[in-house]
Amino acid sequence: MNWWKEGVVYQVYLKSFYDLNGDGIGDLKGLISKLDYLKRLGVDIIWLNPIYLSPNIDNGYDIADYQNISPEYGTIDDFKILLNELHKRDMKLIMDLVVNHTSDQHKWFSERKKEFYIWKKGIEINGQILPPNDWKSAFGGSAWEYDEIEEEFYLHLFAKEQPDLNWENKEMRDLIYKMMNWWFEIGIDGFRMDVINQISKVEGFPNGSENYFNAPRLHDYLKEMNKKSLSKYNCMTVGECHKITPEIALDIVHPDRNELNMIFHFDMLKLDKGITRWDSKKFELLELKEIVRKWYVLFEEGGWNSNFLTNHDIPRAISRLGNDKKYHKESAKLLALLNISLPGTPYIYQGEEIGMTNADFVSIEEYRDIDSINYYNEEIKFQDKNLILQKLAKKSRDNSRTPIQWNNSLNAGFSTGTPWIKVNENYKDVNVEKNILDENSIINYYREVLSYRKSNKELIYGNFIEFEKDNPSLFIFERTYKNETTLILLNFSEEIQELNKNLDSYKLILSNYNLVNNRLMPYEARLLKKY
Ligand code: TEU
Ligand code: CA
Repeated sequence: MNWWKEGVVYQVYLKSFYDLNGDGIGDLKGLISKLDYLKRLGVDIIWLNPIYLSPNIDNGYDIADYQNISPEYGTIDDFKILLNELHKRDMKLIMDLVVNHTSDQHKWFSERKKEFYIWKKGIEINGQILPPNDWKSAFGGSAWEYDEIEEEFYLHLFAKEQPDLNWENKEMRDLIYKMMNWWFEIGIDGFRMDVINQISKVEGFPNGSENYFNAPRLHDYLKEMNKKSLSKYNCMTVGECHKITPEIALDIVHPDRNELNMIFHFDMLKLDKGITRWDSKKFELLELKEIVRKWYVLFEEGGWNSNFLTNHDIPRAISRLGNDKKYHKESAKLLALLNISLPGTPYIYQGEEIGMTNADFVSIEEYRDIDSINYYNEEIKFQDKNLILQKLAKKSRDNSRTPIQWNNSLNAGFSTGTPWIKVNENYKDVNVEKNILDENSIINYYREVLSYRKSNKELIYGNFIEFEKDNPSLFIFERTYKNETTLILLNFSEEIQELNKNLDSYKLILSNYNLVNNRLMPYEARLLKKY
């Protein structure tokens, strides 16, 4: 049995999860105190965003020491207690592996182990020194930073404080595998791998962003990593892959190739993306259905899907794809059923289980994310301030990073101190305690769907058959495995929709409405079992 196929992942952005010591920052002890809550929800695997020592330029994705826990989160002993407590509950833990880059505070960089990074001479034109090529940092500006002492540039595909590692260097690679094995020996169960399809760069560093995604040596590195580390453990791996192609994705996850178990593709970012990633467009269900179909068909050749609707980089799913006001409960439940019943392993992002919404920040001072702040500082030179703030309110990564709303007390019960980022003002309405007390709550719907998935294996191993493929409002599909069939009915529109399917041979298991007939109400989400 592959535990990572049957399990459901819950992503913990520790900084915003639960602050036990009152310094305003979520911590390991806080997480430990909430494990029974997570167990009761019905999730099996925790993915922890980076908790390593870090100057926090990019909230922990800039790692200064891979083998140390950041003091604001706790100690390595706290971490071992967390692991032990999880394993006692028959749960697993995967860590974030960030090895495309380190922090500039990492000793490899500060002690100038130049061969571990990517240093290049600039191009001299009329006495001016220009960067080696046109590559751009994901957070704005050139991906090259000039160093006065070295008289060279180093590459950083993210912030300038996040220099890219040189994967051509074998000594560096071996140290990474050794570090991974060190974590496995402590007892972790796997890794989510940050921007893993960017670790290889096209030889000669030619212009064009296509040259730092999916570059040729990626598969060599993953195979080597598998051989020297992953294959020695019963572990789970999922690689974060922006701009991935189906061919390369299949090569990464095909079981015969011994690379990774799963990838995250980001096709669903297109659903509400306008001209640039800061602009929006209306979400069309037909596009979502096409994406689901494409990846289902692809991985039938070998491989396994991963399903998620948001994460710490993406605004809240309900605010993007549902209606976080008029149909708050209904659309949160619909998205829950979608995410958990599609083929693949579901990933739930913290707070989704209570329908947490976008942050609704109104001033730049409320933002913490480097990507958002850089965008603001750059655009303010050309655009109207309110327009920029409107874009940030829809697209900023901070939308999904506000503290978990535990109850209706001060700071939503997240912290007795001052939270590092503002709590969403809707916490009196949207919080865990209220959800638990209300039988018809979003969290109870999650619990029911998750427990159904555990005991009805067709939701895990079943095929995927669609009905009314061209219907722009309804997503209807069946999953069958060993003569057991589950039918899913989802109305993505805000209008009542007629149902053309005869339901005589099905038994209703779960719905997000009380009245159930041959029409689907706005955002109605029904789960039925075939007799
Ligand atoms: O994200 C990779 C990435 O490309 C996105 O962050 C993207 O650039 C961003 O969402 C802008 O829209 C991973 C991590 O998930 C992210 O938190 C880190 O900032 C980034 O890598 C660098 O490590
Ligand atoms: Ca704390």
